[in-house]
Amino acid sequence: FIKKPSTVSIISFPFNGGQSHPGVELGPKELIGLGLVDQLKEMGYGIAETSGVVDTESLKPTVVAKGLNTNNTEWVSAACKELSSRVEAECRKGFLPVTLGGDHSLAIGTLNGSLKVFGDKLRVLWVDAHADINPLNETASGNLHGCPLALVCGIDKSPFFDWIKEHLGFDKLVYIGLRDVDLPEQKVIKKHNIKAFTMYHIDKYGISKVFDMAMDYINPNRDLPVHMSFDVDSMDPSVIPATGTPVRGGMTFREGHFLCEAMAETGCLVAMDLAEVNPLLGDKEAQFKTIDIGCSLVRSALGETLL
Ligand code: NNH
Ligand code: MN
Ligand code: MN
Ligand code: MN
Repeated sequence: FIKKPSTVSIISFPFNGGQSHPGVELGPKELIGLGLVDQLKEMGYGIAETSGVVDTESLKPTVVAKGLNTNNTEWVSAACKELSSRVEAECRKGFLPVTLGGDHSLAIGTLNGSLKVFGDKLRVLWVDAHADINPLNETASGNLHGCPLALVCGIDKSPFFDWIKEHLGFDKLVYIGLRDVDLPEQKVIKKHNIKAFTMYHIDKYGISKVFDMAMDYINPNRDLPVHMSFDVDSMDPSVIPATGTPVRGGMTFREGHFLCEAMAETGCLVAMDLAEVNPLLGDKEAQFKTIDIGCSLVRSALGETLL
């Protein structure tokens, strides 16, 4: 794989079907509206024109199955299948897809796309307050943004997601930032021995050590491709307030940016997701802050502060 690709593909995924707060579908437009693409150009990146916007509305199914435990199942599946092929295509060109959400169910698509290209070599860094690994028949909310890793790791082989053929090994995944993990998720994490650095570990060791430990686990020689899926609710709500399921006690401004900078420094980043920016939640200041800092987290992950 190519270390530090020089072209970024911005993929807008204006999607809210994985959860219940309207507004998260406006994330990509607001992030780009505040100048994200121009900022990346200014940093010297080429921006691929081919990536564009996934038309999630046109993928809304007209007929839906009854009695499922998860909401909008067919819609999430159809939208993520399309997203997967976009991410796959951009990775194959040697470009770095940055997918702007939209809710975090998008990772069903983005991770499938990067898995297809990088296969066994792919490693995943999941940055989130939540573990997003609820089995589909056990999620209490029924919201698929709480389930993507159950599908990606193959715990769930749902007929509604029969296009998911390859699965991520549990030893190829690491979490940072967790602090709200549901009971079924705790069982899955223990059963499969998934490596997780919670806020406790960040407090105990500091973010720098936590990042190194996380990388040492999935990518000890810093020679494997890493897909970072960044849920903005990993950040403290005082930093990123405009998100659907905020949880207090999250990463500070610097902890979040340091994590992204450290990821950039490895040169191993091959794809990034930025999920759960909801520009309709909170007051104007909350919204601006969230979008502004959303942009700066992406810039940091792409090496802005590495001189
Ligand atoms: N675990 C909860 C659920 O499954 C909340 C998930 N919300 C998220 N995940 N934002 O990152 O519904
Ligand atoms: Mn998430
Ligand atoms: Mn979350
Ligand atoms: Mn909870």
